Amino acid sequence: MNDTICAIATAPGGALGIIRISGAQSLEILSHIFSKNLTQAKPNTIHYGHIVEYVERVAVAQQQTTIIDEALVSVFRAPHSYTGEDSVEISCHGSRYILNKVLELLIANGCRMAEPGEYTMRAYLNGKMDLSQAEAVADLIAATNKATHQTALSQLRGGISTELSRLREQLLRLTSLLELELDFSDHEDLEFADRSELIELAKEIDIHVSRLAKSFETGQAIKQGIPVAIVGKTNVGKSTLLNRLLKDDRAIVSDIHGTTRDTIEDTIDLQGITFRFIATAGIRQTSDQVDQIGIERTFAAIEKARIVLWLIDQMPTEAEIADMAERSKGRTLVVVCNKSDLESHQNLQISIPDFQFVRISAKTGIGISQLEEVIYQAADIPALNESDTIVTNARHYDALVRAHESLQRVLNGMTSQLSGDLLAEDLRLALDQLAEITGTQITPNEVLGNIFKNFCVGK
Ligand SMILES: Nc1nc2c(ncn2[C@@H]2O[C@H](COP(=O)(O)OP(=O)(O)OP(=O)(O)O)[C@@H](O)[C@H]2O)c(=O)[nH]1
Ligand SMILES: [Mg+2]
Repeated sequence: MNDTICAIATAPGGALGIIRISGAQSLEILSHIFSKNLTQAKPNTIHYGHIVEYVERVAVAQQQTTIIDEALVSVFRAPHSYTGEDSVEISCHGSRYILNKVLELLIANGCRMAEPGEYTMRAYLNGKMDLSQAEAVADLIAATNKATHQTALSQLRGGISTELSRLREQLLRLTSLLELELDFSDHEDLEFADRSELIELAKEIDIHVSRLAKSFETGQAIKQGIPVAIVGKTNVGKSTLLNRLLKDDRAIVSDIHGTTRDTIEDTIDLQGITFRFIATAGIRQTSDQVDQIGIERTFAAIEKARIVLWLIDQMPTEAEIADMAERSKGRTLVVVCNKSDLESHQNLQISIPDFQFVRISAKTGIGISQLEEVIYQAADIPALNESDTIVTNARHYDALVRAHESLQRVLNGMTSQLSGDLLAEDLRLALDQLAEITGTQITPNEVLGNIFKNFCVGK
């Protein structure tokens, strides 16, 4: 923590590159390699100058300087910086040679290379942000679409932290009410909060904790793409539809039944949300072993999907409808009638009342934008409602699940009239488990190391 650290903060290959320095010696070390002395520089100022290397020429007893690059240097003073320490950002040209040379000079003058995530870890340790916010920084950098960007940003701004501190307050109130009951239980004339009221309070907290834990499923979907399975009989046009949605010639299309034998998947963004489309092997009766494995994979894809597109090109039988309805239980099933460009298919009577229905032609593109809209609606992502907190982090999810279990034990204990001191332990556990998420409780170094090691160097 006392070292002054440095790292390249930008990706290689750009026109400009930024090197970050943080720690008490930042300005002193910088001044050794800069054409101006900035040890007394004011906070939040930018300075133009040259990065220079001083070479001692013993023979002529003079110092010679080599200019490495022109640079702009931004100065931040503790505690008003990202890390909370004195910090410097050097903007110079993005060449690998220059950037490495600057790093080399900084290290020669007393800096140490930063570990992955060390800037953010320092920000956390210096109280600039809590742990869940620090983790959101990594998510923000990794965000690939509007939804992941939005959830990361909301977490960075303290979305989950605010919600958790409210829950912790309620839990503390519950604990103190129970303790009150305990301390004065000899005084028969004193009235305590009704147990049923306490149970209500505990239930309310637990519902909230469970809702947060549950949002993880959505959080995962947002991060990894919402899985959409494209299923149906052979030759109905599943591969053609996949290619159409991806706007890419991804899967082989042919009029031979059973062309696709394995699952093929790829992602696209629709209105800022990533969807993962999985085209599957056609469902048919077959004695071919490989085909059978393919069809088993189709059923597995349905199980993992959130949305199932059932592609048909003729009216399915009652038995087929019942079978597909059963297999896709718990998912949104959309019946998609393909090949509507063909005259013979235009007047095809299809009526499957229980499910959404879209008529398309994967070949010509008819109805595709309507299908995309149906898919987007079916995803039903509450994250786009800004006020909702979505848990996207597995560590948070794990802590929430454990807090929920502790609260369940508290609730069970309350209903079976367990005394306050026996409930207190599980209450304390729940409090600690929630505190783990924001790191308000002392977090062991090992856990911290695990969190920050996944960051990039320079953040
Ligand atoms: N006219 C017309 N033909 C289509 C349409 N969609 C697909 N086809 C044709 O139907 C045949 C089968 O298409 P595929 O996309 O390979 O069908 P599939 O469902 O992936 O078939 P399997 O992989 O064998 O299960 C090909 O000859 C496609 O050109 C469409 O919208 N209209
Ligand atoms: Mg296919």
